[in-house]
Amino acid sequence: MGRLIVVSNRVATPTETKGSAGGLAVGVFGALKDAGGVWFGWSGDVVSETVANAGPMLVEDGPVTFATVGLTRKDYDQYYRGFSNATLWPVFHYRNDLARYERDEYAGYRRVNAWLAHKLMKLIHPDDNIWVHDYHLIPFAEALRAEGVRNRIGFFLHIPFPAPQVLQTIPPHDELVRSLSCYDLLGFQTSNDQQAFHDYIAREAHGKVSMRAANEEHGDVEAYGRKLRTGVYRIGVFPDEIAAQAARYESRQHVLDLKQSLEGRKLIMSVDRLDYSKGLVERFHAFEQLLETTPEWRGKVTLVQIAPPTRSDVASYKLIREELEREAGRINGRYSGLDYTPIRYLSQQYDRWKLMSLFRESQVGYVTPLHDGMNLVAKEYVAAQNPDDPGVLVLSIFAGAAAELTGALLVNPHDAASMSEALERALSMPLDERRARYQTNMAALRRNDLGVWRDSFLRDLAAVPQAR
Ligand code: ADQ
Repeated sequence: MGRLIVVSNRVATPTETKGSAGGLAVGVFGALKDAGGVWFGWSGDVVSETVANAGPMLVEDGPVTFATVGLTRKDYDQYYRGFSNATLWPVFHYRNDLARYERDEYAGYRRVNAWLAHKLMKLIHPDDNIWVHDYHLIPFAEALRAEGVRNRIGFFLHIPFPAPQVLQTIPPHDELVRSLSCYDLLGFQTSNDQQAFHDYIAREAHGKVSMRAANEEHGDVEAYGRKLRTGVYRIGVFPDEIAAQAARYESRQHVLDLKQSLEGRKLIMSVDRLDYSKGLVERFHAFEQLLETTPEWRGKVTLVQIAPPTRSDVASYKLIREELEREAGRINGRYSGLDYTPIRYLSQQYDRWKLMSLFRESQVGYVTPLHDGMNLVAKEYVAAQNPDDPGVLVLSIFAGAAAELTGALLVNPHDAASMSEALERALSMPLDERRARYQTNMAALRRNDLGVWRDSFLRDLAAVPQAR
């Protein structure tokens, strides 16, 4: 069996794959350890042209090689900050209003993909399988093919795939989909995303799409003179590991401090990267509505929002941060008392296990993105609960996770009144119903954990005939 090569915009450090840094890093590293191979991508550093061209830097860890390159300032600006995060990210999250298109940034995006592919070339063996991750790397397979690579190459999109009419707002949309068709297997988070891709193929690219009868979530596509497969692979977590860690951290000082500071008030927890797709402002407004319409809850419930800034050199991220700070201040100004602050908005990064123990302490997990590929926070919230006294998940219908977590209270994040009713219902829910909902959700998490996601994608990739 061949080795595995994982390609992603950022590469976890060897330490991150062992600690608490993130489920995904641990999950992908597990597959790399089993098959042996290479994890290749950007180091996260902006460097001089000489240093960039000298890479990749190789770090060996048992059977796995971590191979990273730095990016020059121009490459970072055009490929990462520009086309990836100021064009693709907003449009794929249906925020065309926040997207901009600059022809030179798109050229930079393709140039960096080609350069990265060239850098990887000497590390590839003929029978390796290559697994590329996410929207930064759409043209990566095309670039490898241009270098003569005939290995199997799969791609997993972590974010939503937009409906054709939305995708068409990006001027080179046809080139992007043409590039995607150079992969052998395309994986999506939900069947909606897969459907949107198929719609584009059928209507805009005049290609052919057929679903396998035995499994409706696997498609065969013929387009742009190529054949490829598509599938739905719902990313998950390792729920029992999270449960164990959350319980272990329960009596640590940070949890005791939080409990003491709440003085018996109920706790609603929200954790996100600070991003306009996560629906933070809408969430604050619905919480405000709860305090407005149900005065009994004033002074009795606290919302803790943890949201460290990300991509803060992209203009739209500065704006969302300012808006959020303003709204938290306004709502707190309205409803605070001498010993009560309704919203605690914390913009620092927290250790993952610490977060899980805070989830366990709370009565409500409040996860309401406007659009989200999956949303692992929702899954982590469920997994971290105490089975004897679980909290309730209030979840947006626009998170990929909503299709699986049917025990959550599902809400439309654009409807503040119904979100505030869902909060009220969650805060008052009897223990029997909370337990039943928790069990439904936990069963879904165990059925489809991170290992299932990873193994089913890699199994399907290995089944693709090579060099088609
Ligand atoms: P993200 O947009 O980053 O990921 P999400 O899935 O919610 O969104 O979180 C990924 C990880 O980051 C989780 O393990 C979470 O605990 C951690 N995280 C989030 N906020 C944090 C915080 N404030 N402090 C510390 N850790 C935090 C993208 C897509 C998602 C998709 C994932 C995985 O946007 O839709 O679920 O990839 O495919």
